[in-house]
Amino acid sequence: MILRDKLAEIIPGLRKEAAEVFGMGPNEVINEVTTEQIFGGMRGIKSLICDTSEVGLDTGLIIRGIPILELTDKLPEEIFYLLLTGELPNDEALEDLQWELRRRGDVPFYVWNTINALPMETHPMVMLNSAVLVMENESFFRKRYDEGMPKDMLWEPMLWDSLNLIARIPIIAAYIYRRKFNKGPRINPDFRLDWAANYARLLGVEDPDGSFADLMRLYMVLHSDHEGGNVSAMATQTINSALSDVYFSVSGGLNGLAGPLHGLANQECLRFIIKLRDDIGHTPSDNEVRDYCLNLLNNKRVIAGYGHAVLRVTDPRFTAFVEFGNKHMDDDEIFGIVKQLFNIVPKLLMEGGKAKDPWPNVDAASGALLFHYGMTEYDYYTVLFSVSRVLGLAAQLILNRALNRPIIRPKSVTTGWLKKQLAAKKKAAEEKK
Ligand code: CMX
Repeated sequence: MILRDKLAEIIPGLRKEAAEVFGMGPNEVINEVTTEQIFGGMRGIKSLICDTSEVGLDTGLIIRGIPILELTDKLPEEIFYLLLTGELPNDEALEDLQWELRRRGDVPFYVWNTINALPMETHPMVMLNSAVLVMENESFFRKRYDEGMPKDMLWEPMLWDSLNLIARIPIIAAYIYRRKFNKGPRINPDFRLDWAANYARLLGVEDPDGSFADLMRLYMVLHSDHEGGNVSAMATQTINSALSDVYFSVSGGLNGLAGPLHGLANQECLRFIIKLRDDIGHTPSDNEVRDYCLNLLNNKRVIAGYGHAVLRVTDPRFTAFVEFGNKHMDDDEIFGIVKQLFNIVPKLLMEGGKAKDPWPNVDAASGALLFHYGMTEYDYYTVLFSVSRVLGLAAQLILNRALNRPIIRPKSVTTGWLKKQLAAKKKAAEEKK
């Protein structure tokens, strides 16, 4: 069933289920919040609902009940349908979604003007986020909201805005690559190709055997979603909860993705590997890699690509990228260093005893694969991540509107208030003794 109709069919059931779950215990305590969590970025507090995907600390990403490693042969369009509806599309639904994305791929002229007006030194993420934001002018959601569309129907213009954004973002992102890195004029889309293969074509990367297009499909699938509590997803949901449209929300969320502890880590990771190779001066031995990393840790530096705020195992997305690398570039020097680091860094981090997760995250491998295909401009890597993550962000937004989720408004407290609370608790405990 085509996406719009499928959503219209399942949304009443989702609303009923949400009301039933709420009714089962509106005042039940699900979580207690510790002082450590308040000081620690609200880490681990269960206070959001996100049904598109979940991230188990010992499983990694699971999309709608399916582990990500079982989805690596799917197209990103199929994943978008899955994120939204909980099912993979049949052939008719996939074709319809691809047709929707083709017919919506016309980028407004002022987007090109906006990008062209920015200085060449501008970071590609600023170019991308500016382009997303200026398209707000096109929002159906905002127009329908201003006209007074009832709240329970607003998911539909949210869907149309999302499809427009998903259709256009690879075309815009590819232009940013070509402009920023002097790759020549804009390439026209080939609408016979699937979404990710078209993106690969628009980037203009040499791809005689089609494996770069395969990498783009895989890349877009692996980065598409990572539940609701990470910086970009939560920022996007928070902005949208004020009924800001997709353009405002996604642009804001992607600004979070541009931070070095989140999406920008993939550029940092490759930069680190190249620097390691250059500092050592040749293809390094295992001992040289170990000494280099130890020296970084002793100087209180982080090893990019290792550790995670949630995961406590090797990120399965890293595993998927390594499998791709083994198949397509086993003798590549930089990919070889990725594998050396995997054999060495977790042990060092465990011995150091600080990092809660000593294992590689997705960023530890992705840059090396892009580098192999000549995409050496690592400033651009977070743009690729963003193009993919828009699938998950948009799916979360559409579902939030379908379920009429309220404005997000947690309570902050002052340090003085917290101090008083803790002192009172301490006194009460002492009096009890
Ligand atoms: N190298 C060295 N030290 C590390 C480390 C690493 N890769 N990962 C964590 N640590 C250290 C932390 O810096 C922290 O030290 P301090 O107590 O001195 O501040 C300590 O271990 C505890 O940190 P943690 O609780 O294990 O990790 P956080 O949840 O605070 O942070 C993350 C998680 C990802 C930011 C962190 O592991 C890190 O900086 N890794 C390197 C950057 C990176 O790869 N980021 C990609 C994240 C993936 C994504 O979100 O997209």
